[in-house]
Amino acid sequence: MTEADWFVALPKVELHAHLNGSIRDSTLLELARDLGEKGIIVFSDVEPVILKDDRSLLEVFKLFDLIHILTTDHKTVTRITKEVVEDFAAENVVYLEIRTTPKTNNSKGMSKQSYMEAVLEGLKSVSTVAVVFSHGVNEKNPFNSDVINNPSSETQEKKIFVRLLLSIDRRETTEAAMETVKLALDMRHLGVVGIDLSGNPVIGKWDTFLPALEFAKTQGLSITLHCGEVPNPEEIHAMLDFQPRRIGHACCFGDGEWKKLKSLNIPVEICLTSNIKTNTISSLDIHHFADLYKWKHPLVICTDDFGVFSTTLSDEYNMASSAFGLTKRDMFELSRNAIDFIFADDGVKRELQEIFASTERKLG
Ligand code: 6MZ
Repeated sequence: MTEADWFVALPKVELHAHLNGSIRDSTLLELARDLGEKGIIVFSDVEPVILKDDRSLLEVFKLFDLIHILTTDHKTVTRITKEVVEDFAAENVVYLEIRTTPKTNNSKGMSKQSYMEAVLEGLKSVSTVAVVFSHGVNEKNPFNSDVINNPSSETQEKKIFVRLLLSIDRRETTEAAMETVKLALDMRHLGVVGIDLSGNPVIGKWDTFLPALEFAKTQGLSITLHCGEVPNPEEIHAMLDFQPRRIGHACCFGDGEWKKLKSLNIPVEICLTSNIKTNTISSLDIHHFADLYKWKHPLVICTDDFGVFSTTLSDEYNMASSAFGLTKRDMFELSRNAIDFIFADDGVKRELQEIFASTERKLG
């Protein structure tokens, strides 16, 4: 088995993946070509933007505005959800939390709720793997009551657990953020387990989102925050004081922020390629992964936006192993430890532990 194959075979847990950042380039180009033919966009202007490799953090958000023009209708949301889950399953991701920002698009008759219904349709249409979703969804089939889709007969042995996080975009108002939280509460029985705060980190103020996040927390939703993608000590301290269950990135922390994070023991979602490509961190040898790992701080390796950054979770593990001198045994344990930080319940954690135990024997 080659090095790369070993990292694909390693069972993995993905906890930081944005739906619209995880679209295949080929799908984006196809959607852009379609809109070009309809005269809605000029394909030759858009093609180089989609194919560009390195982008600053601010350019990434311009790309998301373009992606949202291409994807925000129900049929496309369903299609990309299906493809994203199938792509993660193909590289042995056994538990996936997908996060996405519910969107309103009046011209398409889309509400935040109908957007999320389109996401659920996507999960149901996955055909290459059994999507283990939420207990009681499929009451007609009590023997397989938590599989939401109908995988083809050759693939039904393979399974992926999927849970959903609803993202609040930093451009949103307090009311819009609250609407997202209420939608998440209504959809709890459909596998929604938490809330994420994301979007352009130089836009929006923490106080705008705090009421909705506090409400979510009191209602028992789990919260993860994009924290410290740009230097903003005041906001970072306020976010840590809120005590989310996880944070993403933690790139621009100073000594005081590290001290607080470590004393609170809040797990960090680490996205290496994303941080390097957006130049949020200038090179892997100074990446905070090394220090957090050394201190045994809880952390989990994630992709962020595998389409936008042309990576895979297997590549991220492989890269971390070579950049930080970690053995395969270390990487197996790192992957297994991620189970502790998932937002799904203990029953799922136990099933994941079993999957890791049985693969451990095979992988050696
Ligand atoms: C902050 C990010 C992000 O929600 O439309 N998003 N927010 N930092 C990042 N690091 C590069 N990557 C993605 O997926 C796309 C949205 O996710 C957030 C942005 O709000 C982006 O518009 P959804 O599925």
